Amino acid sequence: MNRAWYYACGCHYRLAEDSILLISGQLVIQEKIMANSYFQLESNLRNLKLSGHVGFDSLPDQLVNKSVQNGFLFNILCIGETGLGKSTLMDSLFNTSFESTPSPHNLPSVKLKAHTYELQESNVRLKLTIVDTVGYGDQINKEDSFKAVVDYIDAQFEAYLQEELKIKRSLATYHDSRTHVCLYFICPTGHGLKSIDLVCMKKLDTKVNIIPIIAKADTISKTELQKFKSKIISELQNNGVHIYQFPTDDESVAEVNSSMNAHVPFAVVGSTDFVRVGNKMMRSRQYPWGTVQVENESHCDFVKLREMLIRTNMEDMREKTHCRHYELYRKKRLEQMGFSDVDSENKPVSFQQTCEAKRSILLQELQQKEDEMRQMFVVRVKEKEAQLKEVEKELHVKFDKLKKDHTEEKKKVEESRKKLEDDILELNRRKMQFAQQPQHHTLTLGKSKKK
Ligand SMILES: Nc1nc2c(ncn2[C@@H]2O[C@H](COP(=O)(O)OP(=O)(O)OP(=O)(O)O)[C@@H](O)[C@H]2O)c(=O)[nH]1
Ligand SMILES: [Mg+2]
Repeated sequence: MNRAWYYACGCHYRLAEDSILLISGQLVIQEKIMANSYFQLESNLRNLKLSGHVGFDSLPDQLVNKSVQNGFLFNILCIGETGLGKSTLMDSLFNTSFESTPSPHNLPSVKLKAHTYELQESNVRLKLTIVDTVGYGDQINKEDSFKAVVDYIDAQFEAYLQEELKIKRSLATYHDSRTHVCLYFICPTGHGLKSIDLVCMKKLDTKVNIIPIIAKADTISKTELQKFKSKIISELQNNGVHIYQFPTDDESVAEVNSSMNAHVPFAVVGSTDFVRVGNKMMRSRQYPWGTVQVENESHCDFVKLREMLIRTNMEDMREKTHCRHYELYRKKRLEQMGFSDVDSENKPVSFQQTCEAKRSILLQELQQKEDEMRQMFVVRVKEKEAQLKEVEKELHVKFDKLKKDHTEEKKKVEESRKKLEDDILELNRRKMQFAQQPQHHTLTLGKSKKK
């Protein structure tokens, strides 16, 4: 039974978990023996022959039926400069029209836009999400162009992790938005990769399956194309960028996949127009000098890309996303949260032990923080008290001074009052004296003045 078959079932089928192993067509039953009070498993594999038909040979059909019932899910991220033909290629790949609108060229930063579609082929339903990098490469400073993409991919991983960590999980109905493949559109310059391409792919190669493709390959000549492809591959290798390799460990697809690995980066052409060739309408691009047929393998690698992306390796990409890229993210995040499989002495620790250890560390930290805060509070209170005392002292001094000034002022006022009273007495005395003097003296003075 090959792995592609399991993939076709759309399940992460864990053979070991079921304790039933199919090894080279032989049935092996793994016996589980519980030792002492531990759940320790001791393996004792024995080959047994069945005396008649039991029925578990229908397991593959059960899986296929279940998967078809549930439907499939695939998420594609298209990274490429504005107008490189991303939307046209998506329309061509899925032979439909996603009715996307052209992006503006003047955005201050890169934005990621996701659109989800329900597609159906025969009785197989596919929930397809296409994520577009709007404004990628349009900014003068392209240094941070990759950041929005990295953040988007991480955000999808984080959302899945949070769902997984919930007590009541709904993973069966959860819309898994983790990116399964990144189609990186390379500008058909013929001169190799731009630095933005290398930096972005390097940042993403541990997070997502990258398939680099040469966009608008009809604008580049046949001989130039081969040189361009070799240049791109050597630049990727020299910069340690790991692109997605079509798997060769499954014998049913090993040959085709290894030959296709040699064709990467695929040089693709997309079109929304159809031209009649013989009695068939073919997706093509018409030029004054001839017609480029999108699905003609001697014109471009479109068919190779479609075969590899959709028909042969879609499930492998989903599996690698879950088992490699998400696993890496999850491991990093859980370590950040303080979880580990081994303790400081490299001895295995259970989740519960880690939780308890973490809890006691947190309690200790809390206690320490509380003590520190208490001490700080006492110090602050003492400081405040000292400050208040100082202020009180100053106020006392001020009060004494004011009191002294007031007494002096009062004394002065008293003296002035007394002096005033004396003056009034003196005035009254003089007034009386004046009134007792004879009146003519005044008249005489008046007459003499007239003279
Ligand atoms: N020569 C050539 N032109 C193409 C190809 N694919 C698309 N185009 C043309 O390029 C233009 C932009 O195509 P789109 O598919 O809108 O490009 P895009 O990358 O989605 O653009 P934005 O979403 O605006 O960033 C259109 O005029 C297409 O007809 C191709 O393979 N070769
Ligand atoms: Mg577009």
